[in-house]
Amino acid sequence: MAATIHVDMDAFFAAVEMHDRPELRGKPVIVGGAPGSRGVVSTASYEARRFGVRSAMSCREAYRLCPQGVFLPVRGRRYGEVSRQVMDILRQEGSRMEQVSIDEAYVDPGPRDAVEVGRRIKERILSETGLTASVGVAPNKLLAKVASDRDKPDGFVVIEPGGVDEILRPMPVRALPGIGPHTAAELAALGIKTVGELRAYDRGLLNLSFGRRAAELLKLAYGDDDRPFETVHETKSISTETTFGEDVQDWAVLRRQLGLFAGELAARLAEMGMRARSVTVKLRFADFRTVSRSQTLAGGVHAATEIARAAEKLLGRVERLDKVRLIGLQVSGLTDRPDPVQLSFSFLEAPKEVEPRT
Ligand code: TTP
Ligand code: MG
Repeated sequence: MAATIHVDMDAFFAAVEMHDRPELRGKPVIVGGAPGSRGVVSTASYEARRFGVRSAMSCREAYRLCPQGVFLPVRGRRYGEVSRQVMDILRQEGSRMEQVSIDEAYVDPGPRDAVEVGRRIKERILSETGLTASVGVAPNKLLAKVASDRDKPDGFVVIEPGGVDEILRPMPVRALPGIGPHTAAELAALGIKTVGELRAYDRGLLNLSFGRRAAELLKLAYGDDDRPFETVHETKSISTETTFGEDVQDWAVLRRQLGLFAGELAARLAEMGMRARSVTVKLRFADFRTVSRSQTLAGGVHAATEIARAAEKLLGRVERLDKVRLIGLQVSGLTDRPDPVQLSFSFLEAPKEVEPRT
């Protein structure tokens, strides 16, 4: 089955603290601020969650629920370090990955078996960071996220296409990524608590209450999701250059060379599904003086002709100081080429409200 993997670290900030200070293991750890402070809880260990402590709750409230809790300040730099380690593993194991937050990402296993890739990711995260992640494997992003959330912490859940209905129907609507507390309350007012009830609810009445959001809600209820991957590339620029066998006097030769480079860079951009915002031409003269000229193009470029045109203009802005020994062309400011079909759940609620990020 074509599948997507979703990875989410367990009690991430708290887990890092418990890893770095083993004496905290098994204790109710609450990361966010001092117990009496006006701060909010970033996260709590699963031990602390048993007392009802949750993310975004005030530290005061957390202390009331769990006075024996170990309250710790947020060490953002350290969590960022571990996050990068985790994301590197995902980048290595998948053919594409989309990081969603500090501790969460989607991975496209490419041609490899998704379940195997998912297992390997989980094992590598544990052996290389000492932390547990919950992993979900499913036909699309929405269902992969449902899967990773289903058996937290340290979960590994696979949803096969044939098993989607059985899993979704009894689920509370609130557990669907994209349905927040507000929408859940609106649905509850109509007597809808589970996904099955949402599916069965009269379409006309649903439209009446939710307008154009009704169709999105039903898509979620059926586990439909055709959102593509939005990969964020490490590579922010690509370039190519050549040193001529003999120094070049003729500007037409340079223009021709730039044309060839433009074709090469356009092909690489196409492979990556990206466009570039800036184009830079570099020349090194016989006496080794090097100059470059750049231009940023508002809408970005991706086609060979566009890149070549920009490059030629830039070449025209270079003073002819000497014969040329090297020429280079670079495109930078790479961004995903917007996909023509991009479903957005954005007008529903964000999957979760994340308070203090550091
Ligand atoms: P989450 O993945 O939502 O939570 P978690 O990893 O702590 O726990 P779970 O096992 O349920 O996944 O968020 C990741 C980190 O982001 C979390 O450790 C702390 C931070 N965070 C906040 O700072 N504020 C918030 O409101 C939330 C939800 C998270
Ligand atoms: Mg998490």
